[in-house]
Amino acid sequence: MMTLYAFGPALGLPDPSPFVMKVEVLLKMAALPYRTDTTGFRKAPKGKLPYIDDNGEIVADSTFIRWHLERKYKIDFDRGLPQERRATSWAFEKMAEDNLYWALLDARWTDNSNFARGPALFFRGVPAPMRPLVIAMVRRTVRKSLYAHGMGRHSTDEINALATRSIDAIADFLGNKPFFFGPEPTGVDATIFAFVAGALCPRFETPMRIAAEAHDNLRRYVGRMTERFYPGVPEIAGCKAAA
Ligand SMILES: N[C@@H](CCC(=O)N[C@@H](CS)C(=O)NCC(=O)O)C(=O)O
Repeated sequence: MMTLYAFGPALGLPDPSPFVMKVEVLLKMAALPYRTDTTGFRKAPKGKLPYIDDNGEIVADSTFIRWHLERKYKIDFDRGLPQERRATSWAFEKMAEDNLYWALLDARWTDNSNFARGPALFFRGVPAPMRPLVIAMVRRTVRKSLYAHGMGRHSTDEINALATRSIDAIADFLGNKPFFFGPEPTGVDATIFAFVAGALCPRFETPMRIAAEAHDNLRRYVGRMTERFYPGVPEIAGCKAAA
């Protein structure tokens, strides 16, 4: 059986990583059996989660995992979509993964009160005397990667403006449709759901969350995706009732 290396449920989300959530939803869409393993981070081939072990074949990165599933299991997550919509999917996915993600990371890791409510909890397993040191070291690494990406060079207001623009673009495109391209979910919904749920996560006080909450269609969408793909989970980002 396939193994998905994940962080595991946290912060009221199936996984704090939107990339892990994306892959989990893709696996559910494909109806492929899988198990999750939360002990794989140290062995991650690219130093990041998610990655999968598909009967000995290790595939890292959510996009390469998707392509692997499509190739090996002859799945087309964009079944029925014309080229133009496939192109739109790709553009929205990469906006979420390569821009919105960094604003999400900044909000969770650099703001002290959000950090205390969220990522700080990931360090509970570190012995107490060493914990502050380890936390400082990891937060420094996160700040460095934010700077290297470029997002970390902007002011907080600028980052929030970029994040809000992405959230608004998602909400405007979704409109009143049940899923991104109409009545049935396609591949892009795995990504968009994961990122919007992350933005709406009630654990954090962020302008990104305020921006997402201002769009009722996004809350309904997250509720609808939760009902479809996590029927056993009572709530994701408090949205199930909105569906
Ligand atoms: N491009 C990767 C991004 C994965 C990613 O950024 N994972 C983060 C968690 S959200 C991670 O594992 N970060 C750990 C680190 O950078 O040390 C994908 O699509 O899977």
